[in-house]
Amino acid sequence: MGTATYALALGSNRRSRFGSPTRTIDAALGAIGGVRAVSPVMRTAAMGPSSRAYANAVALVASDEDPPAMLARVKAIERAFGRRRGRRWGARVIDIDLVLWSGGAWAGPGLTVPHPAYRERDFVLCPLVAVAPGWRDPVGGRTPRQLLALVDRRAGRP
Ligand code: PH2
Ligand code: MG
Ligand code: MG
Repeated sequence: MGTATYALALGSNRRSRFGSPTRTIDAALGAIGGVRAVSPVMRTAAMGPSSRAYANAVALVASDEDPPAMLARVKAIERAFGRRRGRRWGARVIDIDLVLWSGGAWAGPGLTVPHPAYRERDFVLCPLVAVAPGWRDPVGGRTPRQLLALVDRRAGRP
């Protein structure tokens, strides 16, 4: 299949043995490897039941793995960093999501790429615009910049 590029979204709102959420994201990127670009780490208000703010970032990562292999590896990294299954959307030391893949769309058991919710999430779209403003969604054809403008408009932000 050759080398592909993934846009991975990282989020943390709990300290890990690596330190603060920001340090935890940096350490996770080191563990993933193949990092070609990283957005600034952004502080974002929690969406959902957890009350603690998040650190969020998006990285572009080069990999020879297909999406299921990539997902298995990031899940293993989440576990190694101390992520525990718990309440849905509870506080977590690290969450690593496959947002976009240069191969296009993928749908399989337990995995859909593009990530089914990224188009509505400003905490993914803001950092995604910083690293891949022109990456066209393989399903809807919109760029991160366009998607963020739609989210902002719907939320009544200028
Ligand atoms: N992730 C969630 C739920 N809510 N809120 C913010 N701000 N950032 C996240 O990464 C996030 C969230 C589930 O993955
Ligand atoms: Mg996840
Ligand atoms: Mg997530």
